Amino acid sequence: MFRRLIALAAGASLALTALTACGSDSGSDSEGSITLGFSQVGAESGWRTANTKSIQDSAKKAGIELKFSDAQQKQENQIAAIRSFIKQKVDVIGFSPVVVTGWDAVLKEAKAADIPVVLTDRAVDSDPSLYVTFLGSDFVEEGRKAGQWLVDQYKDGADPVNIVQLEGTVGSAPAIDRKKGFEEVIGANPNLKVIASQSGDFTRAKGKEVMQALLKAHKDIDVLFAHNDDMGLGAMQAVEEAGLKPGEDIKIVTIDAVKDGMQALADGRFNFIVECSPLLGDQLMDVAKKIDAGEDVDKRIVTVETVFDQAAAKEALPTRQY
Ligand code: GYE
Repeated sequence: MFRRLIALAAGASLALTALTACGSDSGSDSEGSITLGFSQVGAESGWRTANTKSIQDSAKKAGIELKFSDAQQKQENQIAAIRSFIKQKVDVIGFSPVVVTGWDAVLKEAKAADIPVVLTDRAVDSDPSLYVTFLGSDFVEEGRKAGQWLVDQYKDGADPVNIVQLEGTVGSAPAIDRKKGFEEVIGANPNLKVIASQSGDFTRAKGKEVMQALLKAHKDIDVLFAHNDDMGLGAMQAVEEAGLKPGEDIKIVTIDAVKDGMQALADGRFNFIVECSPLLGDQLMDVAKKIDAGEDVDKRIVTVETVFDQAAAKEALPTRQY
């Protein structure tokens, strides 16, 4: 039934597209196809891999021509990619900004060329008139959810709880906002103390390396809060190699809920994950189509997300897409 409904909806939207194409007298989109230039951050995490796949699959499904560029976590590569999209006169530019600052010049160039820009996943600090919309998660809220789990977990204890935090890429929206939300909420319980906080750049290798150093410097770590699953997974190895039990001797709280993270949670080696959905592809294509058709889009589109404890991870794992 559900399938038939989807097929019907797809048919209806196809018919609509055809109508729009016939009715259009503007020369620019005579074949009815949209070209989307997309500058991706890189391939630093399981989340990012799933996000890239979602964007590529959704573009295909929507009949949108995708020009995809991987910036290898370097802002200068993203700026170069956006300039090249402007030169190629794409219809819409999408990008997931590696850091928050430093985008004004290139966004003004896109505006001057009359090419609309969509931010996906991460925010910038530029004037909002320089982009059409920002599509992605509320990272402050994600940090708050992680903090709330700890507040609930330790509400009856009197002993200090020593927390180490592995932050994401320095200057990136998720690292800034997750830290902010987390520290805001754990402030409610003076026993919860962040004793060290360092960047692991959202990668597994860096997460492991930083955790190894933290384990040497601090013998009394109770909790690790990692800004993503991958850093948590790297750190988990460091904990095991130090002869400790992750999930028991050191509790691990992360954000993302990609498959490897969910497996660690189901196995009892993680304790809690706040979901951050990478499946932004369909929404991005919808937005690109609306913009191209001259329709209004909301300035902010927030992703709907949940949280998982160990039991919930066991239940969700078999049908997890990424
Ligand atoms: O949490 C992390 C990735 O920007 C939400 O980037 C994204 C973050 C995600 O590397 O795994």
